[in-house]
Amino acid sequence: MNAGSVIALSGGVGGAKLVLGLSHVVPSGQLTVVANTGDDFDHLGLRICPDIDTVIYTLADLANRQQGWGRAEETWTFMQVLRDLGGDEWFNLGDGDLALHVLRTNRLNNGANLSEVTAEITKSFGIEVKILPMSDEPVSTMVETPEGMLAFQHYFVREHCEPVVTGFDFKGIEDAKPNPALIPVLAYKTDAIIIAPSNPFVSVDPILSVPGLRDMLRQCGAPIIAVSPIVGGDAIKGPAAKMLVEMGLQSSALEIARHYQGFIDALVIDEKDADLAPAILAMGIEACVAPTVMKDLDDRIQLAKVTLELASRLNGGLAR
Ligand code: FO1
Repeated sequence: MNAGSVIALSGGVGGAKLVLGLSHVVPSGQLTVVANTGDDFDHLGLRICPDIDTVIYTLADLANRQQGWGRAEETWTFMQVLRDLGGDEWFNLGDGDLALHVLRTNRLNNGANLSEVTAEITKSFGIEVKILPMSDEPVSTMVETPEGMLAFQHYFVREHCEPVVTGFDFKGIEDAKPNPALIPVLAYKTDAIIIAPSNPFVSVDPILSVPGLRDMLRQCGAPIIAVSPIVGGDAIKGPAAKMLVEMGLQSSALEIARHYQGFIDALVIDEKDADLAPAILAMGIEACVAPTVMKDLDDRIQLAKVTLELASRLNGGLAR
């Protein structure tokens, strides 16, 4: 039996961890990541694509694991000089990271699209995983707060996720088209679609809101499996739990099941949340209990295996 391809939908840190695990388990060339681009923005004349870059740095083993973004062993001369000159310093660009943004911006200004630039950068880093921006058209996640709408990076970095969140808008989404490179990937046998443990509102929803993309994924017939980013009522990293509470929802894996209900076949929840499994099953979603906190590479590989074994079971027991 030929193994088919695996598609992972991913945001930044949490998503990239599972993608790294999957890259160790899925045969070379058969893993495709659809990356959120709703966090992308223009800053100091540069196009910044945080989630794509976090996935790239993680797969290239260059990521700053403590920080969760940017490169390890980074230097900060650019930021120091920017500060000395009185420049806009709320968003930190390391010297090595800066080179990537300059290169990407230059290629985009010269007519390349984001998919082409991403493929070129990925190839330069020797990464075999296909990383597809969700769309080549720009989409900007806006965070609704009682004081008005905030661009995502202003909410996340400049305001440290402090404003209360009342909703979201994905500016430009009506004109966005799913990345065309997804069509041949989906036309080939797909074994699994994995929604990484990324923030459902600001990392996964932008992807699923690209007109047509949700249906394309559903119609390919592969099992769709999400991994809960909420463990024991809290988010491993980032503002997901805070957002849930502020929007009057429960901060629990059960709410994640509700959020994806009608789209996913199964939800992987942490051992801490095992008692939620019957309620998730009652929603028509298979619940799989496993360790989901990924501290090291082994954890990432183990969780990747759990998702693929679950997919294999849902596919009717076809071994990968
Ligand atoms: N996150 C921060 O909290 N502070 C920063 O100064 C910051 C800079 C930065 C630069 C490049 C990049 O690719 C990501 C960066 N991030 C920073 C992370 C980023 O804003 C978020 O992690 C994602 O958008 C959320 O997934």
